[in-house]
Amino acid sequence: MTADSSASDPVFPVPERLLNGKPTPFVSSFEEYKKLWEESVQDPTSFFGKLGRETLTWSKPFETVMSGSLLEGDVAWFLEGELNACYNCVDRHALAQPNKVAIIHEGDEPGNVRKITYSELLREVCRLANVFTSLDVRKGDTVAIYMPMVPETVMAMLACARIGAVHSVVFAGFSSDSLRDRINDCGARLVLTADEGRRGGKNIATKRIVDEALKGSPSVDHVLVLRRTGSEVPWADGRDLWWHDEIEKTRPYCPPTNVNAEDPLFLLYTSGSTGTPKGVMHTTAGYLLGAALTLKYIFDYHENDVYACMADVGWITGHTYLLYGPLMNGATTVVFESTPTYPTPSRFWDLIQTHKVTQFYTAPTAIRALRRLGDKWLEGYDLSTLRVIGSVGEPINPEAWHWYNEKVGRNVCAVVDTYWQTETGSIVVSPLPGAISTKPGSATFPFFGIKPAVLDPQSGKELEGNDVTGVLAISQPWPSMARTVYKNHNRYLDTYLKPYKGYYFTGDGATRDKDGYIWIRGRVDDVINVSGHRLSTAEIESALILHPAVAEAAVVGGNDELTGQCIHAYCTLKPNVEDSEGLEKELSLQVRKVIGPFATPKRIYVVPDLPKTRSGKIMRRILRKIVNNEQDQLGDTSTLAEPA
Ligand code: 6R9
Repeated sequence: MTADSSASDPVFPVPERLLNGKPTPFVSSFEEYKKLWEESVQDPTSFFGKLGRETLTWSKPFETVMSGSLLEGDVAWFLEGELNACYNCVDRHALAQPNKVAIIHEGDEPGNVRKITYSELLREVCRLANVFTSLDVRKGDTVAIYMPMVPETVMAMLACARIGAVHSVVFAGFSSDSLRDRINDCGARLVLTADEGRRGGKNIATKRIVDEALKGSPSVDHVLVLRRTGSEVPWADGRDLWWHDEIEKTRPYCPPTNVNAEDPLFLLYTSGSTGTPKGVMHTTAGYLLGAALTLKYIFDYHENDVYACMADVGWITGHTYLLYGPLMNGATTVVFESTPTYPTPSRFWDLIQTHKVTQFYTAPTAIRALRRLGDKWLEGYDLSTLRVIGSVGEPINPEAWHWYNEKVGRNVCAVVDTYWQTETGSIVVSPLPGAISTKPGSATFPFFGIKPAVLDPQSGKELEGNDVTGVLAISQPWPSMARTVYKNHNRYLDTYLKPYKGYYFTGDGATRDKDGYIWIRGRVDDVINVSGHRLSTAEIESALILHPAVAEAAVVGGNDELTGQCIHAYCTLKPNVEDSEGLEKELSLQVRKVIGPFATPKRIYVVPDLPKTRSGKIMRRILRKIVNNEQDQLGDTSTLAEPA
């Protein structure tokens, strides 16, 4: 848990530039926000019924706005309605403003820019949708996407939506083992990939990783391969098809398949406190409404803005704020293929200047890394187009917040620290740029429709009023909440709805301070957040014990200045195995292989024994204190089998 609120928290008022400049913010006072928010939680049916009709284009209107409850876990929105997500994101804008740029692709090499208009996007998506149909992908089928940050990845997601197929994007930093498990869990028959990825001047062997994964994935009939770098890649005749060959055969129009509001739009796997990742399922209408509204209000998106989210589409932030949110609003969205430091740490600032970006969204880990590299990398860049700058993925420490506000926002932009999760679908706690004064480190106030509750972790009692700390829950259903865990509804209930009856449980700790501001304190479960990537301790431990030398493993999160948290792993060895030079490196490679490079432990300790309770449970709490230099606060060690 990080960040501390106190009576002396500085409060940053809404910047003058937003209040007095053009365009005028959609919500421009706290009173106005408060009134809208109260309406939204007191009468969600009329509030979201109206917005649902205005924001989404329906092929068949809905009659019921919402049904079900958090108690029963059967929430559904806009029940009878039918629509198509791709039509909502592409067609209607292609018809109204065909030449507006939908996607700016900023390639790995600076200057390597591609712009795609809405009408071009529609044609490309239709072609691809026709390819999918020709490969016998039908409504309800799942398509796995393991691709680099290129416009074709966005097209692929939209093409799935166009024919009612369900996309399951796997972040291209995952290993072949992780990819295989995700493909097998969702039973995908089609996998999309590229010959290679390109990032930070290096080629990434994307197709080879897919080949490796598919050795253990019997469900897959075809792999559609995009040519990105042109390098030679291994080829399985019959199974592998070139993207460009297949596209050429198809016509550039494909009618959208209308689906029910509650039909699935996508699956996205995420880590929880237990071992295997969960396929979080989002449905169509509620998710799109959440994405569209949060993008509009939290980033104060206006026509002609250029919106840039730096997240990879493999994560939920890429889904909601690179693709669905911006395109629902008919915006121009940036797809960034490179890294913040390639070829120099000026890359973000160069991108903002070149494309005249108005809203910029990144993660605290990137902000901290760039801050550390020094202010000289910002010198001379014109960042004056920016109005709103956002942060997501983990708590932002006040130092990083101030740097972002001063150096990037030049003290005239709204800084939005946005709190949400894969499962919430869209942002749930965040400032509104024109309405809410901020406190560095606090995500401030709930978005429309979100009724947060701070609960006593033991009794589950709601802590009313201000100046309270506990676990964060949400007490009413909202449109974009995840509906289930793929093929495992019980796990959905057990993880989110059963811990505190009648509430959605976030897994995060939180404080509501004396002024009602919400401060997120970090996970209260066994989830480690490394640079905004969610990993479960159990997942890493399972990877380690796959190594023949390891008897037992315990993984805990340590504090890290750059990545927020980092992974510390303790391993005991099997009898007759000696600790050897190079073993730690081998174990580290083991984790990279099973999960992916971003899960590499910072430290691996080979130890003779692990602290355990007498009943044999590993006491991670103790290890956590040790890695964070808090040995003096080990707490109660009386249940330890061997306290020494
Ligand atoms: C969107 C995303 C969710 C977890 C969440 C929390 C942490 C995200 C945060 C934040 C503090 C913020 N988190 N945003 N903590 N302040 N602004 O990151 O989704 O990958 O599912 O992670 O990330 O711990 O529970 P996801």
